[in-house]
Amino acid sequence: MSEENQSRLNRRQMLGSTAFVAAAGAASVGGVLSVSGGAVTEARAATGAADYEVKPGELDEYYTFFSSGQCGEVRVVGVPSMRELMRIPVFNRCSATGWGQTNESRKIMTEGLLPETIEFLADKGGVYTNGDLHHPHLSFTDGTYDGRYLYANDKANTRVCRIRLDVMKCDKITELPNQHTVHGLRVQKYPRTGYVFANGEDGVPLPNDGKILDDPKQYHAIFTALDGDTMKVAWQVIVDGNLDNVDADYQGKYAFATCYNSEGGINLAEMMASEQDWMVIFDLKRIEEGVKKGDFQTMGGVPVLDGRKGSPYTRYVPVSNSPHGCNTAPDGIHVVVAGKLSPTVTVFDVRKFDDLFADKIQPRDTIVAEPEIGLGPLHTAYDGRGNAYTTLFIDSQICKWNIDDAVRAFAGEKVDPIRQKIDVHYQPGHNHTSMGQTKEADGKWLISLNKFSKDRYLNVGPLKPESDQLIDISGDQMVVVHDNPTFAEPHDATIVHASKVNPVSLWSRDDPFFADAVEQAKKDNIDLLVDSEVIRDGNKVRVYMTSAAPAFGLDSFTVKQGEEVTVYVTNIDEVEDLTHGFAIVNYGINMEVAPQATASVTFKATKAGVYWYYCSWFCHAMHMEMKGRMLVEPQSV
Ligand code: CUK
Ligand code: CUA
Repeated sequence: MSEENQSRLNRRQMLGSTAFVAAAGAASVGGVLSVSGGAVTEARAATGAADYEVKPGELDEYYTFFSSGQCGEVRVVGVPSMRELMRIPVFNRCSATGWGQTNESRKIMTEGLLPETIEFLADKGGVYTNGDLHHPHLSFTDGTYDGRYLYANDKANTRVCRIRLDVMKCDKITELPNQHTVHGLRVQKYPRTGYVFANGEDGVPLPNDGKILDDPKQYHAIFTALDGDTMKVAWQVIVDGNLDNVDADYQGKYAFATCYNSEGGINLAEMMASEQDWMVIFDLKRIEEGVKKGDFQTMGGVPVLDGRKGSPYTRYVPVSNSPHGCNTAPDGIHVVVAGKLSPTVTVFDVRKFDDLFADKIQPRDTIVAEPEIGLGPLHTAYDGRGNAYTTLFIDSQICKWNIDDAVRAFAGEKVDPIRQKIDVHYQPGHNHTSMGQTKEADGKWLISLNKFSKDRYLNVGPLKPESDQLIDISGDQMVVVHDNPTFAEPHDATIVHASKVNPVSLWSRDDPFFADAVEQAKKDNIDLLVDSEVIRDGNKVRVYMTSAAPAFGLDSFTVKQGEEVTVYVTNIDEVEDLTHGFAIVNYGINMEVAPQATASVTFKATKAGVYWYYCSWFCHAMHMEMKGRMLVEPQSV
């Protein structure tokens, strides 16, 4: 047996005994528990009755926005039940909603693309159909969530998206010029968002046009700040090394990012070569002044400042080899950078950054603690009570440690900052606490996003799901209370109190999401809520129809082979949850039309014949009958 397997086995044996001790300990206090009661009993015993069960008909206390990695979407999950509530397609193509196919979604997917990408995609359907969404983060006002937007990155195709939380749809996607990959993404917390910070993980030549190829010394990684209101790039900064994860302070002055490739290496050995990499700190005020002064080059249409070593805009603080996560504590003071290759985390005090930029102190003087917590630290979450929770990828554990004790230990006092380690199953990446990335961290729940699930669920073949675990952190001891599998591959999540998000149930007819359709209808003299009509315009045909359960406004429509057809469907039902769909059989078309929305799709009627269209979202007892025919007249008879 390998050493790794042996230690894993030991940990599992240990878990058994830890759980037993927890349950037995509580039983002696409360005197009402049975050890055989399993996880529920243990949870309540150890924590004083945090109830994770959400009974039928009850609502969750939190929304959790999960990324989905290479699926390219965002998933909305209730906590503590861990029930999946919704999927929001973003960088992917969604068969259920028509995302990537409707005119409304394609506009969002294409309008923020760079000219060279539009050209590249011209013979590939016009849109990217994949994305790799890692980091979903909500907009802030004054250090906490304001319920307006959620932003996320696309590592695969260097884009940043925004989701409107009132309708839970993506409304903007911006491709970043100059940058190659977007990995870390976080937002300005104060006074508001403000900036959306996006880390360029990989370096490439600038411009990346093929003139420079195998000359890594001329590759550059780029840090981007977008304006969260317009989703336009505000400015970019060229850095030394690369950029992994990012966070911002609670004062609105600094953003900071980890770098695991200070070497500028192009393979594993080179990237791991140095004993130290760094965290780079960006001075937002100085950068804004630099932009104002014109201290930049314009590249790809945006201002690019030089933030390499020695620049006034950045400071580089050496940390142990290959750091990963970068998380600001809700105390507004501490920032924890996780060691990954080092068993330590590095704790910064943001109050020292002013002196660092004024050159009054050395970079390492901003570090106030460096506790050794276990193998493979990746990301850190907080409970708002002074404790930090760091995932240990290699140890398959979460380590709970106290920030103040770590600071005291670093100053030479004899204290052990570690409070508890708990096994998770297996190999955790990110972890997240309820409201833990805001000043309103409430210390109730922790979710561990585990990369491996192995024996945890029924085997589904070589491709296994990921494994999320819900951990009760309301008491002194962490207790795992729930597991569930998730499909590829949530990296990150944000747990938001339900009171912060207020989605609508019906679309507003003046919503910008389908404003183009409304405008076109006006030109065609169509009242979308009333009229069902076919408008001919050269070789273009616009088919307008209402949908009201259980009938479309048109039983059939006729077009000629080869014509470009746009079908506009307006759901005139003013009833919550009464969604219709519109699918055309053998034409590869389907879209969702939620109550009071208009959705449209454009295609070429290249096949002659009879094609039934039908409502694809079950809406009524007579839903099966909600259909009609598209008659395509052959071109030459
Ligand atoms: S990264 Cu995935 S485990 Cu993309 Cu936030 Cu750390
Ligand atoms: Cu309308 Cu089903």
